[in-house]
Amino acid sequence: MNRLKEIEDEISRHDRFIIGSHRSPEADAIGSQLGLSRALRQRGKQTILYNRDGVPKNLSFLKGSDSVLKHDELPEEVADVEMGIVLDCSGLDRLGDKGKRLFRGLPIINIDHHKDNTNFGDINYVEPVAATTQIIADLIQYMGLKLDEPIATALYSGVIADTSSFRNENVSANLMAKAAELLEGGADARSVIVNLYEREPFSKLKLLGEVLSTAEFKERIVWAEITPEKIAKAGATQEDTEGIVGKLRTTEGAKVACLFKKLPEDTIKVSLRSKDGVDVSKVAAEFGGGGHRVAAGCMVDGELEEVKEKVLKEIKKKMGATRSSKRK
Ligand SMILES: [Mn+2]
Repeated sequence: MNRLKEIEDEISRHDRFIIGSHRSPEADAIGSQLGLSRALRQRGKQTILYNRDGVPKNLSFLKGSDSVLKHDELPEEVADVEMGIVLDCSGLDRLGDKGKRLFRGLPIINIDHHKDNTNFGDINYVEPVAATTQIIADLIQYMGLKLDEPIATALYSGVIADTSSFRNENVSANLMAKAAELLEGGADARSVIVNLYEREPFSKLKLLGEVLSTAEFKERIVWAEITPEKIAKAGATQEDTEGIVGKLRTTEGAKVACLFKKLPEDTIKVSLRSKDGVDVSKVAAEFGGGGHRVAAGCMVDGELEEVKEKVLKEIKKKMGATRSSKRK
């Protein structure tokens, strides 16, 4: 059976829904929640939005973002909820402990685009498209609901975030057509870009400067380190460390980018990014971490210099393996 129909049928049988997405949410998670919720309300459905960590500051411009509740903000009525809808979330665990308990007792519709989704729902719609909001846009259209400006902007945010503004491998003609529909629906494209990419605190820029000034680039690996001293010198916060490894990856000729962040108690957080075929999740796995082929990470105990040496050695080994497997 057409799965969109299956979802529509299930939705029409119920009135009260709780819609959740993964902890530490970004635009695809929050955009999916807000877009679907607002659309279902057109049908007179009641929706409660749940996210363990609430809405990050840069997404507070999305209309309805203040309706996303953390666990201790949930109202009494949550007991009357009939069905859970989980979005952009590869496993129930990613809702967070309390969220998992909250949803486990309910029939669940699971809508996601992560390849490793565990199909934990009673209905599972898992398609490896670029963004979950792309699937929500399809569903809204299928159900004959109206794409208004707030819905279109929320969904467009997910598309922009999960394609890095149409720069990733996941960009397709289909996606562009969907993005065009969202713009026709009134999505405020400029405000999405401003809020997602042009609201960096100045301290973040200063930290980026500190970190890049000591970056190194050898044998197609580019790496840098973040120490508490650099963070203090820039007047930066932990949040300001986001995105630096992505900047390293832009280096021409680099195959792997690696960022070493020194945490208290001699633990180093290692973030890895790749382009041109090296699977960095395999490097991370050697140290008990994980992730995707092009973005992965791990925590390694030890002194900074010693950890750097071990991880760089492993990267070189995996780069060598990629080369020889290509030769075959
Ligand atoms: Mn996503």
